[in-house]
Amino acid sequence: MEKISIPSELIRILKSAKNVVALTGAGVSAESGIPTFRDKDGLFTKDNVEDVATPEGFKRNPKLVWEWYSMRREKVKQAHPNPGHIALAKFEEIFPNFTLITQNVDGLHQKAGSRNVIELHGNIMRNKCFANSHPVDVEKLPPSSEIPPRCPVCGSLVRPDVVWFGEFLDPEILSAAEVATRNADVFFTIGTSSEVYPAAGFISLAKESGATVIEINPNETLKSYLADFTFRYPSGKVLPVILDEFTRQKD
Ligand code: BV8
Repeated sequence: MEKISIPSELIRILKSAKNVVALTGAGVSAESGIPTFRDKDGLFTKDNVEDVATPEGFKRNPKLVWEWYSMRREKVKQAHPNPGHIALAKFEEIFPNFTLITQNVDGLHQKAGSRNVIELHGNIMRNKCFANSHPVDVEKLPPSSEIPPRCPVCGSLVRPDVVWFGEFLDPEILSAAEVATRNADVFFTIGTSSEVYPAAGFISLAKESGATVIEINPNETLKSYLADFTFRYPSGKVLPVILDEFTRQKD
């Protein structure tokens, strides 16, 4: 891989930044062996979104959806944070105020040590019931051959605690992400195709709010035109270099 150089102008901007925000997507976990959704061998190229990531799909075939998420959970359990996750966890130490907004449901940012994480789309390791969103710890359920299992409180089917298409995001989570984005001096958008809303809208909001926008993605995205700095490399390669350059250069 060619040597990645960080413009000194970007380091200067980062040195004077107070509020830094990073929005991440599936690409940041690709180097941990977790498939993305829309890349050539992505999850949505094999299964239709409507069938596996909507409430209608779950109602039509709950077993299919439960098993699709079980397959993904297995990959998450075997995955480890990569150097990109680890660098982002260190961003919390080098910037006065750092907020990580993730579309990912794999929990790898937290595993890498990030504490201030806003999970826009929920978390694949958590479950709840379909009818009343009662939290359900499936490990504690009595053995049952029924797939998916049923809620011990109300008897409705258990589903992953993630936000599906057509479902509203938690309003408090949404507003926390919006406030952080409006206040950002610097906004990183990392490993996302910028296709899904409201997440992709934060990139435009950051720009409108006067932030310096940095895109880290080997490919162009729908929001690349907003970027002030662009790194067409894997995030696991770029983020450690940015961290090293930042800490190497004296204030
Ligand atoms: C909602 C479930 C109100 C969890 C997911 C406005 C305009 C248009 C449409 C809408 C809109 N507002 C709402 C909508 C509808 C819809 C939407 O956005 N549709 C799009 C697709 C057109 N949004 C919703 O329904 C949202 N709800 O707004 O409620 C409402 C209700 C009804 C009607 C209207 C409004 C809910 C959105 C959440 C959906 N749930 N997943 C799960 O199972 O994971 S979203 C799904 O896509 C994933 O969660 C994922 O997080 C998300 C985004 O995908 P990416 O992370 O970007 O991944 P992708 O594969 O696309 O791209 C990977 C990128 O990584 C690529 O660019 C690649 O180049 C790059 N990459 C690869 N390797 C690397 C890398 N980058 C760096 N390093 C590498 N090594």
